[in-house]
Amino acid sequence: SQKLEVPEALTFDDVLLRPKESRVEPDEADVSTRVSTNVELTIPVLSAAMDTVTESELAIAMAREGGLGVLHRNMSVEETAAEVERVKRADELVIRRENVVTVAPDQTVREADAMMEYEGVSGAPVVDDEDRVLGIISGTDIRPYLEVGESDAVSEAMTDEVITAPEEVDAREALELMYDHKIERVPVVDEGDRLVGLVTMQGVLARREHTDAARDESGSLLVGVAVGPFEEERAVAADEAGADVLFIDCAHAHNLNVLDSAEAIKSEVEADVVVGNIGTREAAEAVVDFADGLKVGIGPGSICTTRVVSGAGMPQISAVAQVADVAAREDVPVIADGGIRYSGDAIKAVAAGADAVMLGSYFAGTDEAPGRVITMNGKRYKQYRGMGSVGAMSEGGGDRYLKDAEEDEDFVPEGVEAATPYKGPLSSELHQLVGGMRSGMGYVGAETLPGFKQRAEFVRVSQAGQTEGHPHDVTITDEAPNYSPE
Ligand code: RVP
Repeated sequence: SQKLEVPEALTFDDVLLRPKESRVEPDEADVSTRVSTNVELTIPVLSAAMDTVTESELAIAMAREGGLGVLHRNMSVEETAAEVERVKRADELVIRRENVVTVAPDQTVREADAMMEYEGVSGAPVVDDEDRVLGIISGTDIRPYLEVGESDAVSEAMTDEVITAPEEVDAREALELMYDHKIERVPVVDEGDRLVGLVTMQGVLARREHTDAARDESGSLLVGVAVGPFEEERAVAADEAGADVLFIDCAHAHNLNVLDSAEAIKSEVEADVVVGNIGTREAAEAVVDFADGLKVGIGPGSICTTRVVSGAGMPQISAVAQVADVAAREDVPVIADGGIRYSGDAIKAVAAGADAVMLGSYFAGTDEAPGRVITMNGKRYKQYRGMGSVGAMSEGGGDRYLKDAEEDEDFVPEGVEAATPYKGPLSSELHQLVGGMRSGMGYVGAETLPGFKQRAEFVRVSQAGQTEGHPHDVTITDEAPNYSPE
């Protein structure tokens, strides 16, 4: 029967990169890339839009390392906007007036403390009705040394010799002011002494530390946001809050209703719009004309049961290669999403045609991911769950896989809830991941990612070859930072 003349599809373990002549030292390889038409990154890595992976904390850490965090959407539209703003604000040199928390001189110290705690700041300029800076109030830490009580007015508790900076201040001048006067924050004022912004020590130091950070033109960190295929409101709110890339977040974007809606969203926002997930040439054809990026992955995720539950899917190397063929024609970037366990998988995805990779399980165990560390049998873990799992869907993310279930039992989940080993800071995980990708570039002899895509060739690996590639016939005694047995 013709039904049985089926094409083969391959995934990570089916292939290896063919080693080639090279003069490329991995350290010198350039891993910068493009994730969407207008957005460039210094490392080709994105964190998954999942509620156990990417909120503003991880997104900030990702962007500081040069990658992109994609905020999940298991939250209200207002929270999405607030999360975007947290990332955009994180490394600003001059925090703009509308984002500066200020207090009035006649408020009580108690009110000021409550507000500063709520806003997560440890001090605030005190301004009058005309926005002129009268003083600075610092956090509760130094309060015991001043003889003021909680019900006193802010004007009693503030330092009124304020050091201010002019609007043209640069990082070095701000730092000098702060060192000279032993202060943590400098209000920036216009000629009429009115507050136009604030420079903080924390902000200046954060910027200095991260020279390869992924930033927009104004120097703010880049951030991505997942929006449901029919969530126009979230898309517009995220866009207005300053999101750089919107990700239409759908398990099967080759659904024509989804595509109609995605195209409508694209016409309404300034941000780039990446559409996914897809896994075939035909789906790529349907999306490539209007999307700023294509995201690939039907069922490869570590917590994903789509292929088992629905019987549908596409092994990831073939999926990426098919989509990339179409995308290359139109010069639209491709993101390989899901199934990446090792750095070798990540660079194989690039060889298949991806411009960047997205990972969930790899980052879920880091400090910056949401959730706390749990201990089981003496080992440390963090929670990691599919957005199509019962737990995630019953908390609101349900429409990715199935709409409107009334009761938990009514969900037909396509994901599981799990625990993943605790890993420490994101920066070390990224260092291993990108370091391994660089090694791959060295073996293939390519200095840049576009060059690597051209030059890389696969060999097909047998089951025996795959076994040979992992440590074998030994008992591992010490954990390597980039390898743990499956
Ligand atoms: P992984 O890195 O293998 O953990 O995969 C992460 C990806 O899995 C996500 O970016 C998303 O595309 C997909 N995902 C998320 N939830 C689910 C599910 O519940 N099936 N799948």
